[in-house]
Amino acid sequence: MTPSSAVKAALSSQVVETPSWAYGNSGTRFKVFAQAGVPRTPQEKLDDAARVHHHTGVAPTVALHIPWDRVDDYAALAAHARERGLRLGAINANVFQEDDYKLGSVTHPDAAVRRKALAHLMECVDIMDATGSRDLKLWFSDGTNYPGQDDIRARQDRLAEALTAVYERLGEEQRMLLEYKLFEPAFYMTDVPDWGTAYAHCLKLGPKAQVVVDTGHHAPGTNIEFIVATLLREGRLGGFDFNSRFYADDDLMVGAADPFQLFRIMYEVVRGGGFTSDVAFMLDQCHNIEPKIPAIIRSVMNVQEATAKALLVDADALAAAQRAGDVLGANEVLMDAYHTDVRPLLREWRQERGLDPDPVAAYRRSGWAERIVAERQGGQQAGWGA
Ligand code: LRH
Ligand code: MN
Ligand code: MN
Repeated sequence: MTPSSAVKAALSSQVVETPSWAYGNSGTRFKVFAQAGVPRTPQEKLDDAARVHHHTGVAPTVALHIPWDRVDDYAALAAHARERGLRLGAINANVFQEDDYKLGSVTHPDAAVRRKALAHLMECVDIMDATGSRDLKLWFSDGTNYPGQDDIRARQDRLAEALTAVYERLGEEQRMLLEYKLFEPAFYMTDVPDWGTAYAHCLKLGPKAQVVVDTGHHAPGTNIEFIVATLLREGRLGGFDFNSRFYADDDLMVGAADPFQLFRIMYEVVRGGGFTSDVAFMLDQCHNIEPKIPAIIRSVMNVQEATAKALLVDADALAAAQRAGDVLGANEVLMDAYHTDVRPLLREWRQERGLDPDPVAAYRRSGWAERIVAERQGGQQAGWGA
């Protein structure tokens, strides 16, 4: 098995990005359950994110969602982050919450609505310029509910037109990450439903266009690690929106529903060299019924545990078994790593970096939860729900 010193060294290079919206109140379309002490402003979301980074040591970046995190001065928001040891991460565009977008945004049949959506995407790149963010994350709710409602091919043309305009606006160091989702809110046909569609658009656009894999956006039983392996082979895996699902886009804590799947995904990331490249490890979750900050800390730790296990896989032994056609032996090498209890190794890794070995317990002792309940009244909703 890979020596633990090598695993620890690799873990030190990992960054897990937390989403601003995970800190705010959220719920389902049935009910938003407000929690005491949640942030009232984007700045307060960053204050909470700083606690997550303080206890885990691997979460120094925070994704924003525009307009949920709209402020007058984005450079000042970036400074607020910097003062807390953070950086602003991906800018998530939002062209799905206005009446104008009922029939779509960039694929809408009306050119005026398409222009409005494109203007928002361009504004998001302006924001990236101000915050120093590298990635623009694009998810389109666009699609149709009924066969014949709109022309599938024309909608692809409109999508390509908008993506091209955004691509041309990107700076040298900036990227666009195109996110796909099987269905919802459109139920008959979604304009970017799968990795193949996203990949086809990215391929035409150029290397700064990359696919993002949200682990909750697939049909049940989909082999997500195959998609990861394929996109990495093609140099088009821009990153992840990590979360867990049981049924659809559940947005539960990553590694909670299926830690084995997360391990398999992280193994393909390690195998494909993605761990050392520009693959962004982002969370995209909502904590509707559990306390948010400890849940985010736990999620970051779940990613780290799966990563540690993936790094432990004995690559030489696995390759030898595969070459020999040793089906059971090869499987055993992989399962050996998966069954390893990496918690002692991670506790050591934290202690070596001056962190508490138990981040959740350290957070609970810190008094932050009591402080925000006392100080913050009328917390901000994450951006959707009731
Ligand atoms: C869409 C999605 C996308 C959005 C986020 C809030 O379901 O995964 O990434 O930006 O949720
Ligand atoms: Mn997502
Ligand atoms: Mn989603």
